[in-house]
Amino acid sequence: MSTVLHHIPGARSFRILWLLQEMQITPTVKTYKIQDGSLRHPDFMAKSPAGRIPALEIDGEVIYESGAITEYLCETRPEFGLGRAPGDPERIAFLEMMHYSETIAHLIAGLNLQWIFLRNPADRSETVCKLEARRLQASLVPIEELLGRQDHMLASGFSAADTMVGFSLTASQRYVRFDRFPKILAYLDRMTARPAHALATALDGESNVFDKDFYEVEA
Ligand SMILES: N[C@@H](CCC(=O)N[C@@H](CS)C(=O)NCC(=O)O)C(=O)O
Repeated sequence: MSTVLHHIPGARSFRILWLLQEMQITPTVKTYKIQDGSLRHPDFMAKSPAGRIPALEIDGEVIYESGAITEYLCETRPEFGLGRAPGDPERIAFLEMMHYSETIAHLIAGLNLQWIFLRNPADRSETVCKLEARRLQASLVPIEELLGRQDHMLASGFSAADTMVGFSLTASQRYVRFDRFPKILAYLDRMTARPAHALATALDGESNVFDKDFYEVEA
């Protein structure tokens, strides 16, 4: 049974690419582009009803939502020890971090809309860009504090909470200057040093969305 990841380079589907590599599963990667309408094709909408990336075909199922895919993979492949089941002392911390990754990611999505996806750049609101970048920066403060106490999202070590949050932190670097977050920078160095992260990066592909490394309203 083949495993197929529906993917956009540099998008949330990287979470799944990375987690699959941690589990030594190499999927067939089907790449999409937001701007060309391919996410709205009925064949893709049948797999992901809001036309969102990622969707994963695995074990004869099709699953959408990166958090749901992550939990499914952890539950069905417990031998890798990357999830925390009900009753585990780290269960609550695991769930909090899994979902906090989307608190960060939805702020990034708002900034992506402003900077990348508006058809007419003149419609971009400098006020909203500044406000959302400040809110994104504020959402990183608890992660910086957490990494002052421990090396990973969970005190016990690497888990799928890292593949979820790690992606959000990497993507935040497009809109927030990280010089004020040295612990997050050191954490990202540790994450990118993982062999599975390097393998996932090799499969990820060039971004077909971003034309700059950093986006900021001037003055
Ligand atoms: N909560 C969903 C969010 C999925 C999502 O919004 N993905 C973005 C890419 S990172 C997407 O497909 N955007 C396409 C669009 O907005 O049309 C998840 O974690 O899977």
